[in-house]
Amino acid sequence: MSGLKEKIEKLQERFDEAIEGITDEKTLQEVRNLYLSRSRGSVSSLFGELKSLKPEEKPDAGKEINALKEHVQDKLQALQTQLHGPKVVEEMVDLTLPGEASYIGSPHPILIIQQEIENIFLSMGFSVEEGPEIETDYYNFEALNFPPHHPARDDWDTLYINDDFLLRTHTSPVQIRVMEKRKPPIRIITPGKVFRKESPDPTHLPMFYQVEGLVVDRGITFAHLKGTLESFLKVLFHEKTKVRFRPSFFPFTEPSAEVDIGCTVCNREDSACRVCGGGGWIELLGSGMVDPQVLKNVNIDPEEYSGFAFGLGIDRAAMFLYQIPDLRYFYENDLRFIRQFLQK
Ligand code: FA5
Repeated sequence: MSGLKEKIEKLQERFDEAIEGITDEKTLQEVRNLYLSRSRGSVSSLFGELKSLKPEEKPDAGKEINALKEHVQDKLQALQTQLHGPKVVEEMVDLTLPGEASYIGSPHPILIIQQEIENIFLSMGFSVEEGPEIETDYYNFEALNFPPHHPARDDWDTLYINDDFLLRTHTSPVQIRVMEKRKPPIRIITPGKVFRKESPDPTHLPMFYQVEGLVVDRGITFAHLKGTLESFLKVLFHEKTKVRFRPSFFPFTEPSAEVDIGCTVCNREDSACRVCGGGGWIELLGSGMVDPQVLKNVNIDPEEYSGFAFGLGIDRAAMFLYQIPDLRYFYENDLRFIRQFLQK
């Protein structure tokens, strides 16, 4: 045991000398390996010598080796802290700094406007209905008075999944689905995605959102259509928004009108405006009185009931409300753009 004790003392002296004047990480690591490496370190190998001691000597000898090991570890740790002092300070967490706010996301501008539109119509007593994005030719075209090969189909051309199914080109098929299930009075809106064979430009997209409206009851006239849409547009935009009804054609309404508002991007003042083309008006929706044949298609008697319908582009409404000059910005997924729309 006395031999081992001497060895321990000598080793400690040698170690204390070895660490004097260490100024770099590399030498520090070398000394650490020399003394503490599990397989070959001088301190670690002392534990191996315990085997040769008598059993009663082992506990004291073990304590002394452990004391040496602790001494070596403490000194090396102190030296390490001394060498890396400034870095440790740099890495310290400053608890007095304000926290970094994380971005929790925001609704897409088109969704914000869709919800505003829904709220306006809900306040007028309409309910919100939905229909499938994959439709049959019957609901998308035939029930709405577009027989096969009717030239008006060209304006609503779409992507066909097979001979029976297609991506709906408008939200109008939901009119038919609702009228098949329900008898008048009917007062609904149906928001949703629609698809067209279309080349994108500032005011046209191949995929966009529409909201359809349908009112069917006894004694419904064009005056109801006009009053409802004017009131709605003045709430959505502004009391002073200019609204224009322009005669048009849709196979499923008669008479029909397209509805324009005064251009909100140039305020009807820029003859080179990219959105209104300098004309000062922008088209927002199509509308009309439900064609009697469409009512017959769903077994509603046109002698007893009449109705009006409209279909509005939600992307276009968002574009005009936020004065965005190009619809394509909405789909570029640039967060710098999207994050601006937390509030209307
Ligand atoms: C229709 O889709 C008819 N279903 C609307 C309708 C419903 C008429 C009920 C009568 C009764 P239109 O293709 O014009 O009509 O589209 C309606 C609105 O959708 C347009 O006024 C416009 O605001 C928007 N829109 C149409 N095409 C595009 C497009 N490619 N990109 C973005 N918005 C569009």
